[in-house]
Amino acid sequence: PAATILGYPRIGADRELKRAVEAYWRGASDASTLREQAAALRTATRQRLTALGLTEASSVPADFTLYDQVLQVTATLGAVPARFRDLLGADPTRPGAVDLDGYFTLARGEGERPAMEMTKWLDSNYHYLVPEIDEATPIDYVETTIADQVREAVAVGVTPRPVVVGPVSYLLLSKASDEAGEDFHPLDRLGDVVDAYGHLLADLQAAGAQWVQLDEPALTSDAWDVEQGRILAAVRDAYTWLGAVVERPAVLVAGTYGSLGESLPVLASTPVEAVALDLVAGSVPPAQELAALEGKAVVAGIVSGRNIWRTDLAAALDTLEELRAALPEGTAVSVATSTSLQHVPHDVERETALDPAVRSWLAFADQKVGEVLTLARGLAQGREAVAAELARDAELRAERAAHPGVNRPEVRSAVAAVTDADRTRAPYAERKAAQDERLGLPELPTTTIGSFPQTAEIRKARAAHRRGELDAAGYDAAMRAEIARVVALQEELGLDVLVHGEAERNDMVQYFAELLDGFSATEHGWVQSYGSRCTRPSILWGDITRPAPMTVAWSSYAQSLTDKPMKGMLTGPVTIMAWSFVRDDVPRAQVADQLGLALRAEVADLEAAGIGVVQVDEPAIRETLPLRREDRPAYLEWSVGSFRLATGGAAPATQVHTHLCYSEFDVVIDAVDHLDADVTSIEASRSRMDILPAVAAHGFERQLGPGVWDIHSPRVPSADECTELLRRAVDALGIERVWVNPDCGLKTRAYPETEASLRNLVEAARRLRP
Ligand code: THG
Ligand code: ZN
Repeated sequence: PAATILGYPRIGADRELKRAVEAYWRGASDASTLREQAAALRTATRQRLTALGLTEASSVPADFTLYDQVLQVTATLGAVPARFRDLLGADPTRPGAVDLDGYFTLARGEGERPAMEMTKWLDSNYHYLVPEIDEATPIDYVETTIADQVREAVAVGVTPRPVVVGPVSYLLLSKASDEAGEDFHPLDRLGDVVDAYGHLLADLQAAGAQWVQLDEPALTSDAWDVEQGRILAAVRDAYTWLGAVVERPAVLVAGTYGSLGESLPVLASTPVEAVALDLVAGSVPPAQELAALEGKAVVAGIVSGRNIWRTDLAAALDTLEELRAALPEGTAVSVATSTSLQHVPHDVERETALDPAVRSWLAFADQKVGEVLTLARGLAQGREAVAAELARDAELRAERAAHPGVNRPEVRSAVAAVTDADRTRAPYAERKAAQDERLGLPELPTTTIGSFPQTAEIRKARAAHRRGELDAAGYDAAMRAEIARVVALQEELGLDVLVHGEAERNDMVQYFAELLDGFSATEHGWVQSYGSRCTRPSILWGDITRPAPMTVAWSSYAQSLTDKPMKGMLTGPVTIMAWSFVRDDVPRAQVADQLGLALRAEVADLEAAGIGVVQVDEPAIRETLPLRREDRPAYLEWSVGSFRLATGGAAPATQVHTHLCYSEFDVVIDAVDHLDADVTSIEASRSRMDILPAVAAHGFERQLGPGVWDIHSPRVPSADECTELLRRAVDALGIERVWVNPDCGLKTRAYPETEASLRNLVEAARRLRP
């Protein structure tokens, strides 16, 4: 088709999928109800996309799954981890496959069986379920959900294009299971996976698909633990073999999230019929590589699937024309999104509370479908055919550039005036002495990461306040009562550095976005984060200012209740950016420094209010690390720099903490060292402190709080268990550098396990103190 999208949000404009799935999990509906609701959602999506103009055969993607697109492949192949093998064959008509409950058990775990691990999908805020593969993992084409979706659409007259994670990416995104041999790599199973995909392709053809889209996002990263040569060989083998399957739809290989690089010429040498290029995160490939695409169709991903800004239509047509001119004469070029639209909300028209100016600059999924169609028309018929759209876009673009909130000279000059000295605190030894004297903490000081359980009462008060049923004074009183309770509990438990518990925060990013100028919030802008869970990213559209202190009243109230040090709690610039939709009209480094300056002012106000410990969380610093190694130094330069700008004004006697989660600390250890925080807390309990020797070897010289309680599970760790983990930390790092804390915030935990676990954690510290 001339125009298409690589995928569409699955969650539903009103989060219908979330509601349907969670009702089923609660036992409030049954399997046939869930299946009907999912089918209704797919029907609504197909009708919507057709109504928006995707009317050609194969232009509507069929990419639905009840939980995750990688898990969908795992289920299709029956490639479940050993601990779940008994789930295979639950439905006797489908031997080797999991049934509906089995599918959810893989995702959510059950009793003593932990769920499959979840990790970030490329450099996005979406999480997929990591396949665990070894020599004995069953791999076959065992279930037909993907082809059934095709049959369902064909039955109502729509020929969809099924979308499946491709075989090479599937294995690169996998990990070797615990049962795998020493030298095993998931790619060792490529032959079996490709064989199963061969059967899948045949079934898709039988179901009526004319095209299949195989997503190969892993090919746009070069940071895998296998040699590039081996990956290229896998691409060649997989697609040569799949190309030779006789009964199959035409194959589109989608290189999303960046440039295909060396994979492009390899794909060009295989029999696949089309290649999709990401021209937003990547660029137009060199002419000689494009020449090799002779005879194949090219899908030009020019409308971003990642952000919510209107596409610059004139610039996009320039790029499309450049691409077409460089391709062999007669090559079919389709216009598309750069990735699936799963990263953006459904429809900006529903955001009636948004400032109309800001709203006019935006395109959510449905608007992006319109852009793709406009660009396809412009490319085929010339710019005159879309003159009105181009004029309107130029007008809106000019309005945006001229909007006073978009360019605030005082903010730009404050950033321009930043010096290296602003990002540099006193030497650590001097800070350490001043902080020891001020805080007087024992060895192995105990603390928590920041949030305490968000109880039903807290949520109720927040919701009532939002609806206008609880006035500001009533809301304030409710939050203060909660803070007082949390402070008293921590004193009773004997913790050394206390927190106020963050009852007033809905989300660690949204809270700050609502209080800073330059951001807007949406009402319906939900985006799937994992499974049924969503976030509602704020829109960062303007220059950032802080009209008033954001956290000082809560933190100083909490400090007034205790003689122990109270930690001020902030979210860092990189994480605020990673979990928002960030403006595309200035460099990221500029945005990061604007946030850095706003947070720096907050740190100063906390200090002035008598707060002696400030934590600035950066859990997302790993997540937005560029997929190509060559891009990483520049990213780390501005991201680390913005954190140092936020914290660099703190007095030597103010102790700066930071917190990172989602493990893989080793990948960013050097950058974290450069954050120059006095204390860093990290996730370490699940890996039983395995990370620490690497930390010690790196020469990370400041204080570290490796989590001794895995808060992702409701299990209470015993005092012995905490002591054992703590002993390992002390052995690796030396007692003077170790802090004692859980792995992460306690927001999602309940009070009974929180109290019991913290009691054991404090007990462990006491046992090991000299
Ligand atoms: N905040 C934001 N982004 C994030 C996280 C966060 N991205 C990474 C990680 N944390 C994602 N984790 C979660 C965990 C829970 C939920 C979403 C993402 C969640 N969402 C509620 C739901 O879908 O029911 C909605 C929450 C709400 O009502 O505001 O539970 O911490 N920005
Ligand atoms: Zn965390």
